[in-house]
Amino acid sequence: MRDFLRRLGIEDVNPGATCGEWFSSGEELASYCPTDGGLIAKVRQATEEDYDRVVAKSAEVFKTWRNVPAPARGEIVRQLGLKMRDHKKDLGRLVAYEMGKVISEGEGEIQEAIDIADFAVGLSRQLYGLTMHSERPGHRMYEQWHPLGIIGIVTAFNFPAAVWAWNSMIAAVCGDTMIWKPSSKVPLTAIAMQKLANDVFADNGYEGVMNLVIGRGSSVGERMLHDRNIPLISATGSCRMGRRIGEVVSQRLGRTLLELGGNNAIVVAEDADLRLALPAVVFGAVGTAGQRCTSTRRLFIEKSIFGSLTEKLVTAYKSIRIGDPLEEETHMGPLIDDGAVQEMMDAIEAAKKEGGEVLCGGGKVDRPGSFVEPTIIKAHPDMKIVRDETFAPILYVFEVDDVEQAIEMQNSVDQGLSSAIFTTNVMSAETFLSARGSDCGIANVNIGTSGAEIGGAFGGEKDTGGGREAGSDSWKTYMRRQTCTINWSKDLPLAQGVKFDI
Ligand code: UN1
Repeated sequence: MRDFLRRLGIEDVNPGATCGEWFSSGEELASYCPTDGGLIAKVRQATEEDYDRVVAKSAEVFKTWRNVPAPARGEIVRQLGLKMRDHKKDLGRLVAYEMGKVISEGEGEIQEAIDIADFAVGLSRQLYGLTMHSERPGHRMYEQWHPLGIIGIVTAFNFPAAVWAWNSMIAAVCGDTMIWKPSSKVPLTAIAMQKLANDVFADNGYEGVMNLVIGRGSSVGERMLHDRNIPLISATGSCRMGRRIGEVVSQRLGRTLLELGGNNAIVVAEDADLRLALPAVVFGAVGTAGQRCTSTRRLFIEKSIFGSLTEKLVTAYKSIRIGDPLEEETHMGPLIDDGAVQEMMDAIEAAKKEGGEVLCGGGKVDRPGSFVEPTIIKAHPDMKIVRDETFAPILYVFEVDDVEQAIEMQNSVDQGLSSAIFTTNVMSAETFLSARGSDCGIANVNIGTSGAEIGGAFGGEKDTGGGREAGSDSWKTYMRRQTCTINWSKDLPLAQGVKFDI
């Protein structure tokens, strides 16, 4: 048994639901390690009745929590940030063990959770509304932000801790309670994070603010989507999943915050500093084994440097150390499971059929676990497969005439999450960032597509769903806005000059 599992208290069969106390009465769910296929531990899933119990408690706690001053709510989030700092190493290992990303990225993910906790603490003394001038004499007009209610948080396997933290830390300072439904592929990381939250909230006398339900999408997931007690569903996952969520939640006129698929591209101009571009492309495409929403999937290279850059990339790919993500020197761990391996192999086959040329990689790695070779495919714009997000380390490279053409090709897909250009030419950089430039939610210059900081709003356009999480003013989605007009005069003038004398 790995020590960190024992220290985190999750080595047995764990209940999958909590609203302060832990319980669950559904079927068992096993969590397997993608590195060797071995069983890590088991979770007893929540049933729909268990879900209802969590909702009832969340609704009750909301009545108290919404009245707690925001800075006092922030103080509790501050304590949770400290708790995550104390356990950063163990949590980082758990993420690496259960999800398969390398240890440095596992720890980075916990750091991202800590960062957003800190951000939320500062925010708890802000949550600003505007004041505006009334057209009527003796009137004051302003807007204020109130807690929204119970937030449903749906997260994917690839960021099993940080994306929950983006939502939960912000929602908590906003005065909401919440129910987290994590991916069934990474239940133990969810339980470990939730345990820390439970301890901190119990110590402060507010059990039931942050809650967890691990269960099937087809039962508790669907119940949550249809549940009118949940005014906001914030979800990260595939475009297909997002469409289902959008359809159900908008039917009941609920709010959604969707962060869905990406098909992120890097443009490398002929004047780029390749000492920056090369490692950025490799990290973007190979990091997390290509399983980030922000992973680099397409590369547009200006023709004068196409040959030399692809050659350098192939050489760099050959030096990638594939192996146990818990070992410090590993660059790339396994994919999440064998299903993901099959999807990657299918995509490579489809690319070959469409005339794609495999420049390196292309196969599975012959060892236990879900390991694959990072793959580069020389592609052309007519290929259909390059329009899909395959959650795997496949990089499609394209030769382009100029930056304008690269931007056009970059924008020609359905997804719109992250994008980047490498250039030393200010005109190319500004074109990329202009209104006729990248159409994505994230646009970087001389930085890769992945690894965004929490301070900015995170999300994308088009089929990526349009939602924004984490920093900037994303908090507004987790609150309801109220416009207030106060008449402190002795008259009752009507707006727009309307007369109604009685
Ligand atoms: C995701 O893959 O859903 O920008 C989140 C990044 C990370 C978050 C990715 N900070 O790559």
